[in-house]
Amino acid sequence: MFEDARQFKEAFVDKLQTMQGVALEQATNLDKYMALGGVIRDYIYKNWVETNNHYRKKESKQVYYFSLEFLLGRQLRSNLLNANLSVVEEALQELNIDLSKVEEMEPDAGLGNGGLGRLAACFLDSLASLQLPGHGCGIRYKYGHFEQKIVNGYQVELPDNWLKEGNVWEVRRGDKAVMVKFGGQVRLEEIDGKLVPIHENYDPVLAVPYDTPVVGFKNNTINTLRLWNAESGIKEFDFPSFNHGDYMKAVQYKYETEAISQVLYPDDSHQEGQVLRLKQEYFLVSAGVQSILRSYKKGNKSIRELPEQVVIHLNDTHPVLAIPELMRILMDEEGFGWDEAWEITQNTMSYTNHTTLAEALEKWPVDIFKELLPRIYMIVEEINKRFCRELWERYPGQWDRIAQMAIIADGFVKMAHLAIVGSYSVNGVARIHTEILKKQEMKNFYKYYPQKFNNKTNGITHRRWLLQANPKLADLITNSIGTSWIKHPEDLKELRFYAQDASFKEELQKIKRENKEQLAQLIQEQNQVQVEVDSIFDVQIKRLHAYKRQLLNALHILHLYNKLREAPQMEFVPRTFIFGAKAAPSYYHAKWVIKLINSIADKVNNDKSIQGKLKVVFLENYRVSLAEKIIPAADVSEQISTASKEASGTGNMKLMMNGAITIGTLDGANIEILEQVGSENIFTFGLTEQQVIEYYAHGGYNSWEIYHQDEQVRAILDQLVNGFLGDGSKEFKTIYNYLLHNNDEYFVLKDFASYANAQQELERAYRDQNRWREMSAINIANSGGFSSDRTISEYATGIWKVEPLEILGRSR
Ligand code: 26W
Repeated sequence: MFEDARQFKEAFVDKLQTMQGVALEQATNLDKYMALGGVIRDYIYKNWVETNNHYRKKESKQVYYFSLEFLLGRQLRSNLLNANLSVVEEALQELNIDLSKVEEMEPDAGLGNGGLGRLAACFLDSLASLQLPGHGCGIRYKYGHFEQKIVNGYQVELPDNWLKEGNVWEVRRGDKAVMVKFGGQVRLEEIDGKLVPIHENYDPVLAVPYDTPVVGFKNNTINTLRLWNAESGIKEFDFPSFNHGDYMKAVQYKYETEAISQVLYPDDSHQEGQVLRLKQEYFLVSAGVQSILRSYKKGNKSIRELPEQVVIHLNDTHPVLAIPELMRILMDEEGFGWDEAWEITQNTMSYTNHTTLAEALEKWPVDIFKELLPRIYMIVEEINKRFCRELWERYPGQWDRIAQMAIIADGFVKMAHLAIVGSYSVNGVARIHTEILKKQEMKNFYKYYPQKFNNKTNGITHRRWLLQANPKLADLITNSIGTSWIKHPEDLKELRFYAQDASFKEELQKIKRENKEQLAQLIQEQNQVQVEVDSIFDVQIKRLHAYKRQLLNALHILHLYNKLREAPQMEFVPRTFIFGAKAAPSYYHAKWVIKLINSIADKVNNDKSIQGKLKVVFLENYRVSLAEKIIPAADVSEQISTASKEASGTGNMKLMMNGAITIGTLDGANIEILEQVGSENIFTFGLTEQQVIEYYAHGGYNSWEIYHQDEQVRAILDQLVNGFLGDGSKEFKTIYNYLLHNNDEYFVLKDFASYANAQQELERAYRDQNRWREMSAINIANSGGFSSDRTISEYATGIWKVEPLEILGRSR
């Protein structure tokens, strides 16, 4: 198939007709996108069949990555790249079709909030690219993460109807649907001397899988992402029988059932306690576990061997009900006794923690839980009872400790405790994060189960984030050190010799400039702001959250602006500050920070007196496809969270890999970046994790003191409330109060001076362009270790115990 461009052109023109019903001459970009997707899909599907057959035949151990979020972004370009279809670009050129325009027709699959969801997507890419049998299991939300508009500086949310034109990559598997039960009552009946739970009057929900192929990089492996859709299963002819023809009730039932997979919760790091969310969580795991067991039972292995054949990985606590769900199936449907079922379950589940923020730790009120999931609750209660008994034996009389560790306590089910108790592995996502888990948040559990705890520092797929997003840089790298880095990203190390090579650095600079030109054009189109291509492109892109401290960045911009206004002729390297961030719709503080950034942008961008030396740009609707355009153009990467708060961060890795220099706190993976590049090639500042924890524990910080002592800080804060920034004064007053009257929970003012210093140092370094390019090259050279290929290899050998399996392709 597709030996050459001609063959591909034929297939493409044919697809335009059979799928879209148009001739090439009449085809719109959307038609072209659909047909191109269709041709590529057909091509990929062949190896998909092959891969699945092979997995079945070999009975190899399979990993299932359970996640409420998969933030895939667009798939056309990465499928083209991974499926090795380079003839396509050539063929499209011959047809006079601009691939970049066609590509813009694809909506981002935005089925995730941020870091956790994007990590899941990078992991799928690495699993397939390393030929590991690993699949995703999630929800097919009809509406993904909301679309953000900025209106008068404020965030406005619109629904993201990403499926409206259909989805070329997926296939519905109606025959593989399973039933999930909610509500009702459970009674125990004695049958043959055994107590058997009978679940009655429940509401059945039909879970229908939609499968998407996950293409490995040039290796024939095609894994599966299975996303579940909630349906009522009521057929049109069921309506009359619905309780004496209660038509309205039947319609309502259909509506309520479908609501389960209607929308992604747009909150990261804050759990809301809504029943619908709990329904989503159980819906996913029940459907997922049932379908795994169903296909497992078609093979020859006994269920006792499940842990040798299957791993279910829990992406944070959101899918943690997989633990009691597997227990339920093993006991109620497969006839196992408790002890054996528990051993199988514990040895099948592994769990990753992604945050230590208290407000993000999931806990569900017992009464809601019990009513929605009566059988699952009984099982969780029993797990808790047995666990507490075990604790009692180990720590006799230590009531406090046992109460702290219990799974059910104070009227809540604590999901993290269930996760730790019910799985064989617990990992953090960067070294410092794992250490904090061990010595703080999960201290008691670490003492009890030291062998379960381990670290797996996050990573990103260098295929999407370098090869695909920054093709010019990728070419330069290949021209310098050869192609081995593409399969073995640690080989990027070879580039360190080029950090001294004048012509390499010149090329590097040229490429960065071209990427900046492209971004400048996008900024012009989207924001009508003209930015100086030769200014420093200083980028902060991530969810808007107080702990990530976009506010620190914004206040510092105001500070620079004040200095420039005072002395417009001072020595100053022009700077463009670029932001992208969505705030959770009910997170007011975060929304006011967006307004603040936009107000500062208005003021600064329109002040002629500073001669365009400072520009501020807030790009709306930050998402994967926008990140792919911003990151290759960044000079500076802002990673300025309050130390101890950012579990890892992954944007930091993407920016580094594209040659941006980090300015950051000693938090999350920044610390490991620092170790890789050396302190001369990164700018660090601010309180350390120990200092922050010390302040939280013993007090000693008063933000007013800084206000009174630091004239510059005082000037900025006063500008928030004296009308300097135009409208928005109510919102800015709230920010002012948050910093001063609420004592600045995340130490923005405390770290301000140190941040401003680091920024000055950074500016000084940038003035020496030769040195800057060297730093940039050193960052790229040391980024290979942050490829998710490294992370996934560590999961594979350290946690999952799975091995690569070669697939011999059918398509060539
Ligand atoms: C229940 C509400 C909720 C939703 C999402 C609570 C918590 C979350 C996530 C755990 C938040 C998240 O995305 N965490 C991020 O995970 C990334 C991948 O490991 C890390 O790089 C980020 O530092 C971490 O904030």
